[in-house]
Amino acid sequence: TREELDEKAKSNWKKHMLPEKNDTDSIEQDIVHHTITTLCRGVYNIDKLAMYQATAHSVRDRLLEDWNCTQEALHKENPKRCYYMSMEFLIGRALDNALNCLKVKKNYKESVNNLGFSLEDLLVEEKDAALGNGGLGRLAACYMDSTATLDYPTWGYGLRYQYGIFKQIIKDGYQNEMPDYWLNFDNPWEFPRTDIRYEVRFHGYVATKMNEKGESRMSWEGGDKVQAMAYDVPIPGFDTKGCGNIRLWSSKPLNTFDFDSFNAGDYERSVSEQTNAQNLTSVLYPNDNHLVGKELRLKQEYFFVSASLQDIIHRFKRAKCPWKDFPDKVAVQMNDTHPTLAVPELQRILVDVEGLEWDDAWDIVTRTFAFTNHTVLPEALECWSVPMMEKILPRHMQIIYDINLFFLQKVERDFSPDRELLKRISIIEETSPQQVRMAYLAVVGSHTVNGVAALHSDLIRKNLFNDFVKYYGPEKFINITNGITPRRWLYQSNPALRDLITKTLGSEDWATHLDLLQGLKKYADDAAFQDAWADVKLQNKKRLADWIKTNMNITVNPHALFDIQVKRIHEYKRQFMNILSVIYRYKSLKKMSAEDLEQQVPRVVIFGGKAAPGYYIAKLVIKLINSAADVINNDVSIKDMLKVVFIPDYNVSLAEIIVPASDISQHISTAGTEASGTSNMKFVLNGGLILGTVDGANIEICEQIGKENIFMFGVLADAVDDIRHNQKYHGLFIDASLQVVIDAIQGGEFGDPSVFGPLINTLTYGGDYYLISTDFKSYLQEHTVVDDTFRDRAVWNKKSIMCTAGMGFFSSDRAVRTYAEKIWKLKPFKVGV
Ligand code: GL9
Repeated sequence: TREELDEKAKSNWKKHMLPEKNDTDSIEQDIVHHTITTLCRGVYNIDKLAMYQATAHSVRDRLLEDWNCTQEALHKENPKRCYYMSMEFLIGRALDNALNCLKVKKNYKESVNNLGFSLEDLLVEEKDAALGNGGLGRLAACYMDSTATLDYPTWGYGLRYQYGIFKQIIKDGYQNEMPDYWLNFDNPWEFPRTDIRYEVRFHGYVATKMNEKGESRMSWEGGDKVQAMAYDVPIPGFDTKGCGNIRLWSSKPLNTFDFDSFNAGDYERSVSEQTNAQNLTSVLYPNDNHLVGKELRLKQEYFFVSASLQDIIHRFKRAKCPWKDFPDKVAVQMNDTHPTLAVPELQRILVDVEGLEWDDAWDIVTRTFAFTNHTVLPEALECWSVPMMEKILPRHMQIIYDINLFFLQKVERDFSPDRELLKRISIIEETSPQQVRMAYLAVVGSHTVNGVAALHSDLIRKNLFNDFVKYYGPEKFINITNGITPRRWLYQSNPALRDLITKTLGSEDWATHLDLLQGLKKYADDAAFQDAWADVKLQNKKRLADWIKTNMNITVNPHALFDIQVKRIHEYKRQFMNILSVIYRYKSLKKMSAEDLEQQVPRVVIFGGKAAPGYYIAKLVIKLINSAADVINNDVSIKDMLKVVFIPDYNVSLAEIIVPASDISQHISTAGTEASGTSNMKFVLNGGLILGTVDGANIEICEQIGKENIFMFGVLADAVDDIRHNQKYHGLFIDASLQVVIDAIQGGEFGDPSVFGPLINTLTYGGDYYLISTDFKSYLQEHTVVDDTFRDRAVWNKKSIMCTAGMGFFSSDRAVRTYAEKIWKLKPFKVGV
């Protein structure tokens, strides 16, 4: 290590550790240098992809400089750190973000130009890092951006999947899935750490052993081992020397060999063990808000947790602090229940390996972990069968039983001996086979539990965790409303609006102090400002219209109202209700006289989103949207008053083009089902209005921007149970307007109606669980209000300005600061000023 080097060697090091220069000439030199040495190419065979790679490498050099400074300073000072454990990080592209953070974009643009390319062309060569499903993974990425920007000493831990979320292809209107082998080309944004490897065990048995102190301890032995190797993804902070990190684990075979099979002449088998090990981190499970319960997934979760904790403990031990100080040096945030095995794993290490007493160990564990819940949907709550866990993680299963036993004994002694309560609150569910309720394990193992929006946090206190709130008291259960990074979601993705805001407010401080957007309010009535504002929106709509024309060959009118719903396709998000209303609009347009038709507000309805490959009903919704689009877009009689577009393969990079282009975006989940939502925040930040239900973060957005600037409809969350109950016993009420639409579909207007039978049945025979029939009428009414409001452009522009101006609260900087202060007890750690 550095400490062992003599003074002369150290000064030699210092002499050569010069910062990279950012003048255009030096940048050009670096790019050319990387072209030759990293890519082994030259002026005779350079192309866009290679040029992107060389450029990316030169930017990476600059990041790594900051990365090293930050890690060195952290190593020396050893402040408390936070680890954000997440099975998903939906990062998207890195180059543009890095250029903005380092404040070198202007010079890079010029340098790339001087070398015969355009920076804009290079940016789109980059593949998205799509190691996540949707909101949950994107939230983790936004939080890493904010912890880096605010200089909080925080690392993300995750898995390096070789296949990210699948590519969606639309064929005959149906979703098809293609693997996303994103690491086909070299990835300049990850740094392989061939020296950082840990062993992870599965299966095996539990034995009793003497430890060094002569005490009897349990020991997990035998079984199979795989190796976890680290890949570091540097996360630049905006305008700071500090650089964050996400450490992703990749499974590798241990370099041991099955000599028994080898000697028995079964070479193939001894090799296949190795491939099995590698397969562990191959693929991200493509489910959103839905548990599949596959053995490989459980293995992924343990692999992730085990490697991360070994790494954290290794770092902790370097400082030689006593174990009881662990929670003063380490905070771990569990992003949903996916990392919950970290609780029994840390307990196991402390008791079995380090020889601590159970209670001392448990005290350390529960002062270290905190847990974020992201959903109330029962089908999304992780439960693992006890037999499966016993097989794969025999020692952990014992520890979970013990955690549960001691917990239930305490509840019984200190709180209530009620058998029903004890059964309800138990970590083990007494089904056949028994199940481990991971959310309960996470609650019991954490000091703080948070929901992700005010309504959601209320609901989990009232329902899912009600018994725990009564037992522990309410302080353990808090709310931290989600946030989004204004750097990616405005500064980077909407340059025209960024420049207008910066010019108007006189500086770009708003990018790190989003509350400053309030300053726009005083221009909301200013006609010239409104015009400039509307012009930006039009530019962004043209950018999207061009994309649609180029990629889908559909012509849309940029002056029409752009009405957008992009998110995972899920019944609770009710894309079905949206397309039903579009069909209603279409039928109404068709009935109009030519004169009336002229008077309508033209609309472009845009959908996007992936359905989980096994989610049959969600996939039928995609088919219905595309079938309806086919008919509507080709019906000349409605004079382009309505267009429907399903944008395939919605991802972070597409969102960066789509979000700035909305007039209206829809967030129309059944009240009480969407924990928070974060795309709602992105759209409003970019001056798009919301058409939404009284659900998730819509409610707080409404409070912040004012109810006159948002279109809300539908029943409230606390009415939902009663309505469902009534529907069950008294049947549905299908409104005439909804019936018109059902009849049209069943009458074959959008192709073979038998295709859509199962979808329609979710309404009529399925009891309409998501209350589409209940909300449909008020939904249509609110659409009319939207149209009428859009006619008066001054009114609309003012609302749009007020939307952006009121969004300060939804910066992920605010969210992360709250986590740091209330949960992690973490202070910023500034390097190299
Ligand atoms: C989710 C919720 O459904 C969203 O409402 C919430 O905004 C995000 C982030 O807190 O978390 N929970 C969840 O399982 N997903 C969410 O988006 N789905 C995935 O992305 C996997």
